[in-house]
Amino acid sequence: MGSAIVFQWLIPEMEASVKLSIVLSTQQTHFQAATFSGDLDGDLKKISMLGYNGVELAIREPNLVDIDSLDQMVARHQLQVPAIGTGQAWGEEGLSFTDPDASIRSKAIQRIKSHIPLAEHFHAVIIIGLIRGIVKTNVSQTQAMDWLIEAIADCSQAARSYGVRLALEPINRYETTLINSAAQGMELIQRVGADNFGLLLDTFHMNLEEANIEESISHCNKHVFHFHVADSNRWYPGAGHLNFASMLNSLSDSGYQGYVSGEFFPKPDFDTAARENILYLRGLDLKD
Ligand code: LER
Ligand code: MN
Repeated sequence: MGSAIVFQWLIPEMEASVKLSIVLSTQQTHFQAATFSGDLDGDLKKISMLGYNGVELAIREPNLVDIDSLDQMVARHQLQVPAIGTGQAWGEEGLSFTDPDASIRSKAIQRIKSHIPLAEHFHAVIIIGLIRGIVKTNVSQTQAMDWLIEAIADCSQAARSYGVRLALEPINRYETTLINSAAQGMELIQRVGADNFGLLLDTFHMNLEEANIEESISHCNKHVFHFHVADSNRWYPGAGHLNFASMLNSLSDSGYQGYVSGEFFPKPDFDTAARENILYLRGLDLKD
């Protein structure tokens, strides 16, 4: 309580042009960089008091979410919901766009489509993370890419009339064998050819895959629909060796006006990580 009062007083003094959010899960999850404490309302209150503008919600099954209650909860804490994470459908249920079993691919597509009402309501981007899957045994890379493109084109078309955008996240090679780099993401965008389909860039993955992070951000330019921050060790920014001022300046040079969303380990604990992230990012010398 004491620390929340101190930070409410400190943070308005700092640079506040970049909109900041942080990832919270609406249910228990194996994914360690999305916090679920069992007290969503309490966590929303905390991040709002720290000065965050939004919350990115990781939701496994949108049909279990009561949109009105969620809306009231985030509105009570004056937060926006810039993006919805969907990776738990892969992590907890094994759904993927590239599974050799057609019924699993179809369930994955239906699951992403079922996020559209929630995304429309909150003007949130739907994240295509690990639900894209991996190239499974006895499946060629070409076949997996064809399934991936088909699924994304289908979901993008369904989302388009609701004004909803989808963002695929290039994810490092240790987590998936499909779309690791920004360049591969850009190639996928060309092949899908839907204007409501773009990329989510994540500094943790970029540090592992990109030769030059700033150049890759510039290359993706207006196709960046959402942005995740974590330091090199996946702790909060400032706890590792990445240059956030330089990366965020490249992002704003590209005309990005979306959220910078913290997706990092809740270490040493969630409250400390959430506080250190916003203090560090708000203290950076960024271009306007
Ligand atoms: C999700 O945003 C992410 O970055 C992945 O590492 C999930 O495993
Ligand atoms: Mn991420």
